[in-house]
Amino acid sequence: MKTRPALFCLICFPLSVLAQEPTLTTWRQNATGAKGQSSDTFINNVLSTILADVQQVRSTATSTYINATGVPAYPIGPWPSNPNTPSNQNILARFPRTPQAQSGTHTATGLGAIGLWIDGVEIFNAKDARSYQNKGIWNQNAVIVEGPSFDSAGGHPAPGGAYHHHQTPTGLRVQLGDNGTRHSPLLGYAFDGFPIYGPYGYANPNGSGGVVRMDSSYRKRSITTRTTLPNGTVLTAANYGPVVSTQYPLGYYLEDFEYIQGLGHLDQYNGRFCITPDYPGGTYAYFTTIDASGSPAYPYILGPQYYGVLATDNTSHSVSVPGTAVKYCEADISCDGQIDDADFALFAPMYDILLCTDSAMSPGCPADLNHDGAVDDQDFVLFASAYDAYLCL
Ligand SMILES: [Ca+2]
Ligand SMILES: [Ca+2]
Repeated sequence: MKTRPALFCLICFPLSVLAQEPTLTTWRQNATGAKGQSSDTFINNVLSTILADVQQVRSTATSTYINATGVPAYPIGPWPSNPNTPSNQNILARFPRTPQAQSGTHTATGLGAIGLWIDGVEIFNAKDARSYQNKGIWNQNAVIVEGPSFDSAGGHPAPGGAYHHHQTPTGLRVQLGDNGTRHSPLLGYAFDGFPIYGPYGYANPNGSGGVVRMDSSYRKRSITTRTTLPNGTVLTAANYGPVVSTQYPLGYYLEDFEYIQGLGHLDQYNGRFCITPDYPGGTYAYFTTIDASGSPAYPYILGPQYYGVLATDNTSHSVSVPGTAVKYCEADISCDGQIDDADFALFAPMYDILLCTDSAMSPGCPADLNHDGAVDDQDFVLFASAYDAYLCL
């Protein structure tokens, strides 16, 4: 039984504060029943049976829980020389709402997902799970070794059907218009709860200086033989890698790169503390780095370790949602669990502004319920339907 209050007192709640929490509002929830798609007929036949993007967002005071299929709404595939086909991954992930910096030893990113893009697609690190002579010393760079199998969206499916990216997610960035004309949008979250942006940020961490490409502070080492590690460790001959050659060019292994503090904008985790459009008070944020030609630049997404404290239930696949978790529905712009006149009061001015790229638009463009970059009649139809449902259950 639902009861709608006659008319909410619109000034009773600090709506502008509640309305801007990106850990809830940024996810691309599937409000339209959109399925996956591909230009390849075989792949499309598979994807067109799978709901795209994020299926559900729930939260407690400390965590946000995401259910997703792992399949995006933008077209993906084909993958040259990769025989795998994406499948519904039934992802359940948890992100701390108040992420913590790691004060002790930073946790290495491992194989498998290390975070999710805002459409629920999995983020992988730079490794491809193989190393020279299987010794785990010279680890293959997935972007170089597997790069030929990436689709134009920058991803490919793993043997278990998990479509994922080891580098900047081109398809998502095209979908969001992330082309350097403004600060990159928030593209995802790492499993330590810190946000991940596209390649473009403010020149200065305090938000000044205009928008520039964020440079990685890693570079290729100046080596022709692989007899030492980036930290200076001198290897025994049995642990040498292959000499640098056409077959094994510099960059083929992750150990071909070195971190030079202060070389670029970012630290060894590939992020920095800074102001972003979504976090006007500042946050630690990762950036998906590219070079001046637009090619992915090592370490691509996160560095070799997480900056913050890892929510380990993600990597141990043991996330469980407490019964107290509350569903977040996108039309509930005020984040209070119900869709009512207070939300319409937030929706209406965004409808008047129209474009999500407008500087006057609220951060995250939360009224763009179908995620097409504009707050228009299509969103109003979705909002009206949610308004009729009233409660976010
Ligand atoms: Ca509400
Ligand atoms: Ca829209």
